[in-house]
Amino acid sequence: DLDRVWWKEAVVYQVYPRSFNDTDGDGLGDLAGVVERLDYLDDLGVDVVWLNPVYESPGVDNGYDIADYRAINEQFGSMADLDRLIEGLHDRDMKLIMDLVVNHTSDEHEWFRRSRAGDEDYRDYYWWVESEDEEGNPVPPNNWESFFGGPAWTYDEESGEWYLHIFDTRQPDLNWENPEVRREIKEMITWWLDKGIDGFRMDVINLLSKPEGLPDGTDPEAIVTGADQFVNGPRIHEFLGDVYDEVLAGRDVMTVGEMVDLTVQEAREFLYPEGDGMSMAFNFDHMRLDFGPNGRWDLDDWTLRELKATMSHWQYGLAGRGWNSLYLNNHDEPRMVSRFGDEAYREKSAKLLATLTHTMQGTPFIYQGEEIGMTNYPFESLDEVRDVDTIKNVEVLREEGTVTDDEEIMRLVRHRSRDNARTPMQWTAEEAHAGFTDGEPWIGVNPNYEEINVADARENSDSIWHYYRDLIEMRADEDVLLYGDYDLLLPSHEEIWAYTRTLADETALVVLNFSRGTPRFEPPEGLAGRDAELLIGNYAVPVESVEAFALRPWEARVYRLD
Ligand code: TEU
Repeated sequence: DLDRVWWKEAVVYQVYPRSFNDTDGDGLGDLAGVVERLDYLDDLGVDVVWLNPVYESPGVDNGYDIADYRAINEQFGSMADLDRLIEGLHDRDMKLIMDLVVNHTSDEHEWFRRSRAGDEDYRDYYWWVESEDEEGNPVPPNNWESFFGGPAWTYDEESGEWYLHIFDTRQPDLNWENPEVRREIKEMITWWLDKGIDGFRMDVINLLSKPEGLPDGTDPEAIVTGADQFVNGPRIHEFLGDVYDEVLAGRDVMTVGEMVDLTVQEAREFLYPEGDGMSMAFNFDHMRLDFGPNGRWDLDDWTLRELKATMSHWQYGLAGRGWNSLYLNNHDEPRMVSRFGDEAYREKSAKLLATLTHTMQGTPFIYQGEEIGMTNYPFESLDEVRDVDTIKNVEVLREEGTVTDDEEIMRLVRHRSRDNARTPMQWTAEEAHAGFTDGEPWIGVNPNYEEINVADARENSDSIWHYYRDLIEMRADEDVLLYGDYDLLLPSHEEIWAYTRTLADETALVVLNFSRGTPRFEPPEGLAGRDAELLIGNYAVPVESVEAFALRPWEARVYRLD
């Protein structure tokens, strides 16, 4: 009695449209460019496309600053192009999920323009607070900080009040306490679902509810000051529960909530089947393992023991009580092969990481370019950086005197900047700009495109690209890999990550060597000696049974046991 659901069996491919494929030569990717590559995605075998924001927007945060929820940004094309995309996907039995960004809007949204101008009907759509010190000078209402650095409040001269923005000053936070805001958002969600999309990726969805009185943050360990107040605020489940009951219930949609600072226990309260109804969540626990004591802009080494413990904790914690999303990178994070793999063993380690995300329990998310092993960008100067988050945070590091050395700053950027993931998709070595555009790309193409590109990867049957295709096919065929229980083996081994998946009398065994060394795998009792066949691996190897063996550098093997 498996609880079979399509989104549990699906593989999702994330398209960052700005950097995917440009058809009109303006240097920015567009919707027609995604449509042009639908057969490419179909050939790879993915089931769902998650499209990053394409809505009307001034583009301060690459579309996460929405000026009109129901219009398409001209730079990406038109609503007719989006309709073609939906149709093209559905014709190929694929689905589309889009970003739902409702914690904040752009300051150019009609609601904010009116709110700022003092229109009574709209003033309370956002958070406006009057606040001054004893001398009557304006001071921020509390100590909350923006994720992009600096205070989460901006003073508006005109009205003499401050407005809240947990992200950029041009991304004012919506006031979910206001029932009109909730009504507008629910109508908008319905409008999109009626259009035929298949679900949403919900941006920073656990930040919607702010506590009464907007108290100061008190947790010095918080990801940003104030997060202990506005993460999972008091009415969050009421707000989301209402969206599910009134709008999403009865519709066969997939939702994935991006949630900052989420624990497994909290996740269950959001997720199907016990919580509000969300299909799955993106948590950040494994994205923090290489943060130093001073947070994200402080580099530290991650260890395999911690990575195993962290991801295994989610596997055990959601077993039967939720569903995991599986990702190692996206448009906000560095490239996974540069961060968790080894560029010196790029192909082997990219395949190993993919083996992991496709054989744990959960829905794998592939970020564009991952399937050819794209790497971080060799940034040499801040002029090459476009990302507001990187630029602002670097400013703060300099102002506060935390990091002032230019070389050190560039080292941070090369490891942390979101732009590492946002450089153009590398289609071919044969054309300028890797075939991404005929114009000037909005951000530099990684010079390694001559070696790392789709055309060559498809040509070579031993490539990362073909390995992804095999993994996707394998996962779809094996119930044990889809629904089997996860059990970690050798938890304290420093180089090997091994686990089993078990479903009734079926067992799969996964063995991954996260190192350049050749550690020996000793199968535990109960597995040793059992007949086995190799389902997939990144080295050629004959297998007949589960025996001890020395792994090769970055070797990955998946066995099915008889
Ligand atoms: O990201 C929210 C988020 O918390 C981070 O991943 C963020 O990019 C990082 O901490 C930088 O401070 C989401 C979107 O994915 C991101 O692209 C947007 O910039 C952000 O929300 C605001 O909408």
